[in-house]
Amino acid sequence: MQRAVRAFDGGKRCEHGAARLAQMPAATTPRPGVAQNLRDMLIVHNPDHAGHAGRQEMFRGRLVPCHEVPQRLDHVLTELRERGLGRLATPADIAPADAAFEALLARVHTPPYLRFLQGAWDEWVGLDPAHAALDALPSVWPVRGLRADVEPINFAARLGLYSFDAGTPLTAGSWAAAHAGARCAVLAAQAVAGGGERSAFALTRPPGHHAGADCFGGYCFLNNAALAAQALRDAGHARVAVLDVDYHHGNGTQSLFYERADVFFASLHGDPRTEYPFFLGHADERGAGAGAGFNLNLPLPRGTGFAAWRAALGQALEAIAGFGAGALVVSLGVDTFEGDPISGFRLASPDYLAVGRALAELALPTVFVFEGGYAVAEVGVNTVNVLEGFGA
Ligand code: OKP
Ligand code: ZN
Repeated sequence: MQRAVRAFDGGKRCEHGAARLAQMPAATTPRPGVAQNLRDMLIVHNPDHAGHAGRQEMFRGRLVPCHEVPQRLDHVLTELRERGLGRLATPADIAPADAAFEALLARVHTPPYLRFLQGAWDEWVGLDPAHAALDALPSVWPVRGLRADVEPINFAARLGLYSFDAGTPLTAGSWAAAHAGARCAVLAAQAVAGGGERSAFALTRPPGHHAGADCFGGYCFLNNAALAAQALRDAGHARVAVLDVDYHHGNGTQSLFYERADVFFASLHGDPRTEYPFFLGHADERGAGAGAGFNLNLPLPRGTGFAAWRAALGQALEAIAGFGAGALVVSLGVDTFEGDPISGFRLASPDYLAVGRALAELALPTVFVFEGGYAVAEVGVNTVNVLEGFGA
């Protein structure tokens, strides 16, 4: 018996199915005058990211070019190289593929969802060889009153079952890119958890914070920040905080930890009444069950500038310190930038240095995970400003 409207559940709705939830070589020459810890920050970057290259996303009745493009990451790498910052490594430089990683992936995401994602492109092209030149985009969803507990056979139906918007194209290299990116996040977390690194940056795309246990959307497939947080927990950190500073609410990350007391989720974002992802991220979402009190949303109106944003950041940092976090994951989106084409805050490039300095005040082992930021030419400067401010 389906209820027409389900009770609010903190955003776990898209989890249909079982409810559940080194040492590196120096890649840059040390440069005098740069703080030691920043010059040496481990940057785990995704060599397979460019295989995920969506052509189009649905916007106002038209298919428009994707905002989430490979050049975003390339600009960050270029900026790091130009400033001589970071020890660059790929997952393969750090560790061979291992079963423990796959097991972690299957604890954060559901096995049916992972199976679907892994095989989706071949299924899509199997329907019609001409599909090889097209992205797969969902267009039908099991919303309120419809059944999500029976997995359809039809591909378009399964694409909808495992997604929540029509703006997230699945392409030939999406799975490989997302899978390698998830490894970047986990390896960055493990490097920090082991005590070898004070901080590390998982430089990857597609982003992750909108992805839930069994759904993709908002350009995200696998939740890199959640995987990093879980890896920190598994490595022995009893309390982990995830701070999401992307313009958009991290609905996926929130939903994954909503009923847990061991991972605190705090987010600053555009008010969901007007901003994507619309259906989660309100201030009254404080966590549920064992997780009651361990979720903090600080929605801010479109047009918010740095002073008000920084004040909200102070609130989030205070809550994280009060929680007693032993490690921090930062979902680092720089779509709060004044020039961002799809967002509405007004941070300027130098403000990101101050953001990094504020994060460093927590003095926690910190894993940065790259999320949004669509003013492509400025994404490198803004992102690396956060890292430089953090290390200064
Ligand atoms: C991903 B991340 C704009 C539509 C917005 C989705 C935005 C996803 C943002 N034409 N569609 O949080 O930066
Ligand atoms: Zn965003």
